[in-house]
Amino acid sequence: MATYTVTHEKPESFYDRYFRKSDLQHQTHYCPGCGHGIVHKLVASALDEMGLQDRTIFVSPVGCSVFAYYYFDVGNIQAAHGRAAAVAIAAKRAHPESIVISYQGDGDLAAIGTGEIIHAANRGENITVIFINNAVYGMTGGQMAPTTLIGQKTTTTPFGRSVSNEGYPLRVCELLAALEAPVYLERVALSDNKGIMRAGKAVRRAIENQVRGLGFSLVEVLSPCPTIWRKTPVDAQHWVAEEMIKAFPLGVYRDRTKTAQPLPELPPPPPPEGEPAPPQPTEPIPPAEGRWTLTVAATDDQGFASTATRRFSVNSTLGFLRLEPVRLFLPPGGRSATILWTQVRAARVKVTLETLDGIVLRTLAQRRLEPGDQAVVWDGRRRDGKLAAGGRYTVRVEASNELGAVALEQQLTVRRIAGTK
Ligand SMILES: Cc1ncc(C[n+]2csc(CCOP(=O)(O)OP(=O)(O)O)c2C)c(N)n1
Ligand code: SF4
Ligand SMILES: [Mg+2]
Repeated sequence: MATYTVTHEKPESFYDRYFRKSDLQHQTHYCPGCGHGIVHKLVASALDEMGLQDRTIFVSPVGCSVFAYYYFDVGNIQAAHGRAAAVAIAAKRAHPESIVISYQGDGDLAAIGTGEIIHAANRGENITVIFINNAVYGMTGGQMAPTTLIGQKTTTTPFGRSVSNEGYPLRVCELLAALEAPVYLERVALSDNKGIMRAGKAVRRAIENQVRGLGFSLVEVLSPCPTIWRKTPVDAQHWVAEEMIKAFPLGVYRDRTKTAQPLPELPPPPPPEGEPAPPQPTEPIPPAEGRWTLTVAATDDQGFASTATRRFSVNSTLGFLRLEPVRLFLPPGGRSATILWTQVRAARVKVTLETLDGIVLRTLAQRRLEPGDQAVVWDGRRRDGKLAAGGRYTVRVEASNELGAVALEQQLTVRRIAGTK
C-alpha cells in the first residue's frame, strides 16, 4: 500500500485558532485566492523549519494584511502606513538577537513608505522585508498603486493607467539593486505551484540571511488580488503569470549571500552633548545581586552637610516568564496554558492567576523550587472548578528567598467557545 507524507499541516508559528469572532476562528480574513494567505503560510513554515518562532518579531503594515498579528504566534507590532520598515529597524536595533520581518504591500512600501524602504536598504539594515506586490491598493477598494500596470483599470485610473498621466510602474527590486548595501533581492510570483515553491525558498533565504547577520534582504512577491481585480482565483493566478510577470520580470536582482560577512555590532550611542562618556569597565563587573544601600552626601554653598540613604535589593531569581499560548481558547479539547520560567536560584514560589485588578482566581503553585527551568500548567478552571470567563488575566510568579521577594507578571487572554461550561 502506498504511504503518504502529510506536508500541509498548519505551521506551529500560526495560532491554533485565530483571534476572530467565534465562528471564524479557523480561517483568515483574506478573500479566496488572495496571495497574502499563501505568503503567510510560507513565512510561518520557514520560521518553523528554522526554529525561530520564539525569536521573531513580525511587523504588520497598513493594508489588507493589517491583521497579520491575528495569525502569527510570534512577537507582533502593527506599524503606521508606510512605516513598517522603520519600525522593524527600531525593533532590530533594540533587540539584535531577534528576527524581524517587515511585511508590506505595494501601497505601503512603494508609495507612502518609499523613503523608509530606500534608506533601510541603503544602510543595509539586518532585517527581512516581504513585499507583496498585487498592483493595487487592495484594502481601500482598488485605487492605483505605484506598481499598477500600464493600461490597468483601477478606481482612480478608470480608463487604465497611462504613462503620460501616472508614470511607469515602479520596479522595486531594480530600484534597490542600484544601491550598494542590500545583500539579497529577489522577485518571485504566486503564478502557479512552481512559483509558490520558488517563493518559499526565497522567503527562507531572506530570513536565513538575517540569522547569519548578513544585512538587508527583500523578497518581492507578485501576488493575486482576485476581489479587486474582479477575477476568479484561477483567472487571477493566470493574470499574475501572463501580465504581471511581463511588467515585473522574475529573478534574483542581488545575491551577495556567499561573500557577505556578518555585520559588525553597532557601537553604543554617544552620550548627550556636555555629558561625559560612561566609564568603560576595565575589570569584570561584580555580581549586582543582593541587598544594597545607596547613600548620597552633599555639602551646600553655606557649608551645611546632608545625606540621604535608600536601601534596595537586586534580585534576579526569576530569569524570564513566558506563556504558551498567550491566548487560550476554552475548551478546545481540554487545552491548557503553560507558564514557564527559568529560576536562577532556589526560592519559595507562588504562581497565581489574577484579574487585572489583582483579585486571585486561583493559586496554581506554592512551594519551594530549585534552580532550573520550571513549568506550571493551568487547565482554564477557577478555584471552584468552573471554566474561567473570557477576558484578560494576569499570571503572576512570585519568588522569595534570602535576596527578598521578586515577581514577574504576564497577561493571558481567555476566549470562551460559545455554549461550553
Ligand atoms: C497615513 C494613512 N494614509 C492612508 C491610509 C489609507 N490606506 C489604508 S490601506 C492603504 C493602501 C494599502 O495598499 P497596499 O499596501 O498595496 O496593501 P494591500 O491592501 O493591497 O495588500 C491606504 C492608502 C491610511 N490607513 N493611513
Ligand atoms: S482585497 Fe485583495 S489583497 Fe485584500 S484580502 Fe482581498 S484578495 Fe487579498
Ligand atoms: Mg497592494
